[in-house]
This record gives sequence, structure tokens and C-alpha cells, in this order.
Amino acid sequence: SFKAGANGRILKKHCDCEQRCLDWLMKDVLRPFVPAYHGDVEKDGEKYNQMDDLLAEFDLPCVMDCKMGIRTYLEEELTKARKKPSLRSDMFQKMVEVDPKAPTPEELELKAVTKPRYMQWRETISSTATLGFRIEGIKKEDGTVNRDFKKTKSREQVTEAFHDFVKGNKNILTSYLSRLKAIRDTLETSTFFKTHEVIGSSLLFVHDKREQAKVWMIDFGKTTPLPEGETLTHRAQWMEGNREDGYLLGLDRLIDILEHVVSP
Ligand code: 4IP
Ligand code: ADP
Ligand code: MN
Repeated sequence: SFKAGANGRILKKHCDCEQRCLDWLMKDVLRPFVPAYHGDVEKDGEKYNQMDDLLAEFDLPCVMDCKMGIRTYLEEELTKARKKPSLRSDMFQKMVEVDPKAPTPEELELKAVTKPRYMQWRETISSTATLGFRIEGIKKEDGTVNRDFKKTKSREQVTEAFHDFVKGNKNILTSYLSRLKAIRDTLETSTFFKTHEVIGSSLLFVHDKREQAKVWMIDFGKTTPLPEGETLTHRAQWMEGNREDGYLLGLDRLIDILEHVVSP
């Protein structure tokens, strides 16, 4: 769903919801922390959103994608699954590949699960449910990709993954930490953030051996505006209907964990 674009830009398969967010973000205080957005374009009959390639300024970048929040699916998935459950055999398959004992007897019979059931299971086997974020994948400077973090759950496992990712380099960790704190300070004043439920969005960590290290917010495909006049704390507990996403709970934990990686 991605294509290389012109002059250091990438093309991501178009989605209206993400476009609305990126348009707003270009006018919000968060602008320095999201890829610059350059509108939509059509290529080979497909529509794309065009944005800066965040890796362009790096020399053999190492990249980590951390999915933020304590919830990774929209509340409407729950409503849909109750009204008219759609049975997902693909999600059942992904579930048994990780843990053959995870499905209930009924799910084993159907060889299918509902989407929120799968998403909740993913949240609880990873660190999402307890820490408010999870590692989705890491790309090393040689281009190899590791997506084997589905069961990276404990604080210790996350700590080790970060330590490996930066190969123990404290300068890189310190740069990451100050960037994360700047992001947190800015989130706390952002109108965009106050008025949106941020689901399935990631922090993208990028560094290289010249010790350049930065973090950006990416992926607004499931970030949705609240009704006029409503706001979120992003720290309050989620209860169905309140739309809280736990984004800041996760960011607080992430900062705390990295501080302990720098000075154990
Ligand atoms: C994926 O599961 C991710 O949760 C996707 O979320 C989600 O897409 C997929 O749902 C689901 O199958 P795995 O990561 O375990 O493979 P994200 O896009 O945030 O990574 P949605 O559509 O919820 O964005 P389906 O319904 O698209 O398959
Ligand atoms: P999806 O909606 O398919 O999850 P994302 O927006 O999360 O797509 O992007 C998937 C991956 O593509 C990210 O983990 C990151 O590695 C890469 N990516 C996304 N946006 C950019 C960007 N602006 N510059 C460089 N890499 C990007
Ligand atoms: Mn994503």
C-alpha cells in the first residue's frame, strides 16, 4: 500500500480519515512531529496521500514502529460485532499460529473469531493492555525486518528490545528521550489531540550510526474526531462509550522505561 514518490516523498494508499487528520495536523502545534503532508495524488489509477519520507535524512536508518494506546480498535467494532458478528477465519488463523490454545471451544468449532476478540487478544498477549503501547516491528540498518514482537509483553522484554535496537548507545537513547518529552509536552497543548480519538497510531523511531535519532507520530487511519465540544484526557481509563485511548498512559510508560535504559 506504499509507493516511492518524487523528491524524498512517499505515497500511502489514500484514506479520507487520514487525509483529514494530516490536513489539520499541518496547522496544529504537532506539525514538527508528523511527516509533512503534500496532499493527495493519483498514480496508475490509484489515489495516494503524499508525505515526506522520514528516512530520507538518515544514513542506513534503523527503524522501530511502536503502536500507541491501550486500545487498538474502534468502539464501532464492538457495536458491529454485537449487531452482526462477522466471522474472521483469517484472524482465527493468525491466532492459532501464535497460540493454538487461545481460541475458545466455540471458536475452534467455527474456525473463526470476531475482530474485537482478535484485537483484544493481541492487546493482552503484548504490552498494549498493560503498558499502553507495543512494539510492532524493527528494521535494522542492513534492511532486515523483525516483526516477531507479538508476545513482547513485560517491561523487561520491552527494555531488552529497546536496548538491542540502539545497541546500548546512550547518545541515541538520550536524543530519543528528549524528543519523546517534546512530543508529550506538545500533545498536552494540542487542539488536534484534545479533540481526536487516536487509535492504531504509531511512534516511529529512526536513528543511524552517525547518532542522528528522531521520533515522529505516524498512521492516522483510525484517528477520528470527537463530537463537537467533547474532549479526551488520553489518560483516563477506557470504558466503552467514553472513547479514551490511553495514548498518554502509554507515552508516560515508554518515557519511564527509556529513562531506566539510559540510567539503570
Ligand atoms: C491487524 O492485525 C492489525 O490489527 C490492523 O491494525 C487491523 O487493521 C487489521 O484488521 C488486523 O488484522 P495484525 O497486526 O495482528 O496482523 P493496524 O492497521 O492498526 O495495524 P484495521 O483495519 O483495524 O486498521 P483488518 O480488519 O484490516 O484485517
Ligand atoms: P499502515 O496504516 O499500513 O499501518 P503506517 O502509516 O503505519 O501504515 O506505515 C507503515 C510503515 O511504513 C511504518 O511502520 C513505517 O516503517 C513506514 N512509514 C510510514 N510512514 C512513513 C513516512 N512518512 N516515512 C517513512 N516511513 C514511513
Ligand atoms: Mn500502522
